[in-house]
Amino acid sequence: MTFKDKFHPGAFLDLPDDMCDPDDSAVAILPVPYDATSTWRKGADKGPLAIVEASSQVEWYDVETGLEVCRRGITTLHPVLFEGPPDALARIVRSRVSDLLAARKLPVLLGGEHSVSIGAIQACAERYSDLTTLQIDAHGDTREVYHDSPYNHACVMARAREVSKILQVGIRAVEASEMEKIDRARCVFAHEVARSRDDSWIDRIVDHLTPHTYLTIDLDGFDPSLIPATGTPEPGGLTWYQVLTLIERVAHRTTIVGFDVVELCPQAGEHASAFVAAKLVNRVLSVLDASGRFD
Ligand SMILES: [Mn+2]
Repeated sequence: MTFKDKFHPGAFLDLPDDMCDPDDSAVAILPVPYDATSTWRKGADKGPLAIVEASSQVEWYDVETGLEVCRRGITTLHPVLFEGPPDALARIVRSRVSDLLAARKLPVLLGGEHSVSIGAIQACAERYSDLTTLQIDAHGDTREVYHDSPYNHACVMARAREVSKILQVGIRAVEASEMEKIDRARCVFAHEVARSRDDSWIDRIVDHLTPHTYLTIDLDGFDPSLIPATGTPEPGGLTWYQVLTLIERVAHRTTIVGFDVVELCPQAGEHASAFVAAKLVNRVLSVLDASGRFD
């Protein structure tokens, strides 16, 4: 089988034909195996396939919601196969995501490095003028330009800020110049989550939401004890339940119009990270289903 064939319509969750019809599915998984601007450890281009392969072992049934969200239809699309510069990638992704939004499907991008989110955020902002981009990440990603490109993975939230409001959670690695520009009211640092005795940090986020939200999940936002396979495994990250509780609260407050899971960098012999990422996608979809998103 070729790289492309592995992303057949039923690839995510290993679904039978009647649950992954490209026309009838409520959810469209868009793999974007792109890794051109990462600076240290390469391999995020292997992320989408690892997530899709691991998803065959994820139970359809979601214990917390009691739902099988795949019954809404989840189709896995042909991947975006592109190795050129990130500004051109953003245009391609923007076009693909615009088409999905027009077809009333929920776009779910699997990265790839974080620059794959830029086109998706732009497409959602074009359709929803009141968009907030909610970022879960160890890094601020608010540099205006990095390595000569404004579309570098380190610039994702600077580009998001141009077309939407932004909210940041889990941040614990920024440079001093970035720190000066971070909007403290719209950013919850990882140490604030860790030292919080309650969910008041979630209140801070939810209070700022607008009616439509795009969710971008850089897997390094989680603690590396849960997901070690990222390019930059920063210690002190979020737990599974912290992230899912946040997403539940967000899903009940606003309409999540799309989301992505990026920066999985598979390591030989380590399978937990890809499985956690695949389970995360199914959990977020289940939470959205429980919130009435697909009714
Ligand atoms: Mn990151």
